[in-house]
Amino acid sequence: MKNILVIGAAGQIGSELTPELRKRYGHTRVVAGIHKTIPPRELFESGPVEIIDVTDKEQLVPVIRKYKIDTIYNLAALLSVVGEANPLEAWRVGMNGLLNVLEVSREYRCAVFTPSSIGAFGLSTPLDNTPQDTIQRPQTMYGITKVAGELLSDYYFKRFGVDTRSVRYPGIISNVTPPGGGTTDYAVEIFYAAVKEKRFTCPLHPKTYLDMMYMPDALEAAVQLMEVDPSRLKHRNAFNVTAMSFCPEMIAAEIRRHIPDFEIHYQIDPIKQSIAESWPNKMDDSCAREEWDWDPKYDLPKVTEDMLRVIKKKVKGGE
Ligand code: AKB
Repeated sequence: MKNILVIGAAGQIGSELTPELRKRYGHTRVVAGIHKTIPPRELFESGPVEIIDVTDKEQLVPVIRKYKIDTIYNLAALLSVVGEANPLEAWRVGMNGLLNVLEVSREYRCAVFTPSSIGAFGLSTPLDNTPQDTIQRPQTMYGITKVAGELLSDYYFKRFGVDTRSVRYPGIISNVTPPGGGTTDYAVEIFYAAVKEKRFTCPLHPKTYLDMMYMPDALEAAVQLMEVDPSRLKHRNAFNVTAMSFCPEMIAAEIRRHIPDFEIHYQIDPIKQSIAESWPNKMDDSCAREEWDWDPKYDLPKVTEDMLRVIKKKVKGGE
């Protein structure tokens, strides 16, 4: 039986991954590691919670010992746009944090999942059907930490036998906790704006394609990869995974099928636009499909239907 620590449990992914892991592995066996962000109340009510600053190794060790942790989901990171506003902090949290997690995992024999991102690619990468193994020269500090994190995680596996595994997440669309400061956030914000105001001002060009994924598929990817028989894995850090690729005018057209008078306007944010243009339009995720049966369930029409349904309910309920 696994004993799991989720670091960054109050963030966009953590606030949904933690309850999912508790459902699968038992509520008392999954510790929510939180830092500055206040988590949803359910996280406190459904299992153990510990305050952990991942950049301080001394805060990690007692938690690992107390709960006999054997698996860590390390989600602490600054996303691409906030990372550009504060590159040193992005490095400190992304790299010092990861090094601490890998070091304690070496000592206490923990398996480690640390998400990478489409941000690990750059303009010199082939941006259509981006291969699993290709050029990785990102232009953001976020991307630099992700590439370095992939290499460091592979190093700890090969050198010390730490069971490290990871995926390169695309933009994650979700409706529990908002993403904090990424380039792909528009694909979440557009749904809230559509329901509340029937109009959205988009920071990206109408034809900027990016890979995306709905949260249920993102959770499945993490758990499925951590569960797979390691003898099947030719790669580890990190697998390309995608569920759909679209541009702002496509998502707007899909929303209009449900809200016919929805309007989209464009006010391009030069920082977000230049980051988005350096990321893949569409990744090739065939290695994930072959090595651990990756098979996402949600495409753009399904995500749109579900997001609008959930957000309408939230707005009606006064959230
Ligand atoms: C971001 O936009 O920074 C993130 C990501 C794709 O890693 N959502």
